[in-house]
Amino acid sequence: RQQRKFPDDFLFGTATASYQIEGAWNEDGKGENIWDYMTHNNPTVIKDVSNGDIAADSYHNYKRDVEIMRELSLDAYRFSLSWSRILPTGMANEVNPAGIEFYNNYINEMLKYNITPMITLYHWDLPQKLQELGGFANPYISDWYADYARVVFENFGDRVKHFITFNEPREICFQGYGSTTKAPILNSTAVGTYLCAKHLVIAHAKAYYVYDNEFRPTQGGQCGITISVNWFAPYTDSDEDHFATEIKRQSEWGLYAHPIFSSEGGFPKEFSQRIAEKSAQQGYAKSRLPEFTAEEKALVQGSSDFFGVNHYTGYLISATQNKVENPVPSMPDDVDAGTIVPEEWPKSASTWLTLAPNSILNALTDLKERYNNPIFYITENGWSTPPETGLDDDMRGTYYRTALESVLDTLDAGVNLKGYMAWSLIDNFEWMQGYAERFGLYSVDFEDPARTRTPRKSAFIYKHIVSNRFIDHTY
Ligand code: GCO
Repeated sequence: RQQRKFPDDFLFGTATASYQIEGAWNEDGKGENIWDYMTHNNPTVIKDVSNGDIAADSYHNYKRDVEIMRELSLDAYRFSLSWSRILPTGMANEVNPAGIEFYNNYINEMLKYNITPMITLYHWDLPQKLQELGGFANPYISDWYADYARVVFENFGDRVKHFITFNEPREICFQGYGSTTKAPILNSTAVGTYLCAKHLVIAHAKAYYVYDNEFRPTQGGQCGITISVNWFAPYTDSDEDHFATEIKRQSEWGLYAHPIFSSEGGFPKEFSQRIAEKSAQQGYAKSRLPEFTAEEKALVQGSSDFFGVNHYTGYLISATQNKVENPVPSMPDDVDAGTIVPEEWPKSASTWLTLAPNSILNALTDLKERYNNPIFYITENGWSTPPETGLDDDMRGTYYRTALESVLDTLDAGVNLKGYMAWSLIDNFEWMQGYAERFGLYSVDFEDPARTRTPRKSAFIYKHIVSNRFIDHTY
């Protein structure tokens, strides 16, 4: 087989998130966020009753983290800012200078070694004070968020040219507001998810226009959003399975992508109709899925310079075989379809994560058709192992090689894909799973106060691909 190369300007990196790595939860003026609050007040919601108080202690180890980026020959690094480290109460009237200084040091250290910083403004750690006002259920969140975004662009936009407003709206809204699988564990399936969905995409759009109007003219960067897009394919070729699959796609990612990237705007049609019907049957006078005003719809539509895709896996969707095997605890009640994972797909340490064949190619070509081929970045992709696996993570290496072959197929298919970020640089706090599932190319010793980082086998494989721009399956 002819050897295929990644383009020279293709951005290879890794990704992390503030609450998962930083620690220093109450140091130097940082305010409390919803993960601090939940893990301190409700510790048993976390599988190993742990929290991110210290995590990988990247707040104190950031220079070592940048050294790891150099060891991996990365072009780029995607990381998130802790809103409450910058604005302790969430509101822009009180900026914490130590928070700004920390991120300045971090960014400058990357730039010293030519590593392109990619900033996520929000990766799930809402300031607790804002949650007390309703968080994403309160429509004013979009204004508070836009004020926060302005502080970020003002302080870092001279050096940072890639901004991602939100990481994974579905996980924020469905898991946080519609279930108990992420903070703030509100479990308001019927309405919470959809209130959040509407307010979040408006918050995204307002921040986008803060960038576009006030900063882009002088800073010249890009601002986009990251949505989790796993691949859903019909279990059989029946019309029912095809329709169930489409509803599943609209509910999982279309709800967030369609208002921003489609030529139609607003929430996706079939899903909106379904929720309207269900709501009527359930005795609601109005649909549980809120509508956009014409003005809101226009504001949101087209408000992104790129589409960040977090992609991990795939599922088969069946209309009739209801929940034959359902590894996704996060199935909204509003989608009745069953989720099937074939036996032969390799399993990770996470219930929801298997190696689904060609899932990157399938997902990205679908998005390309739906949304007129915007600029894409894969902003997360990775594999989990149990802690016992240690450094011999052969399956993670296999996963990355397989995924990156699919990335090459995706480029061949004409998808406008510009980069790939592996999840993750280092082991970190895996949300409700605590430290029981590991995603790092480097392992972190969480028993050791120094939080020593050590490369796994997969780190050498990834580095080889990144620095040679092709996949050597014999390496
Ligand atoms: C995500 C998550 C990451 C997780 C990773 C593995 O953006 O999906 O933000 O934080 O750690 O996906 O579950």
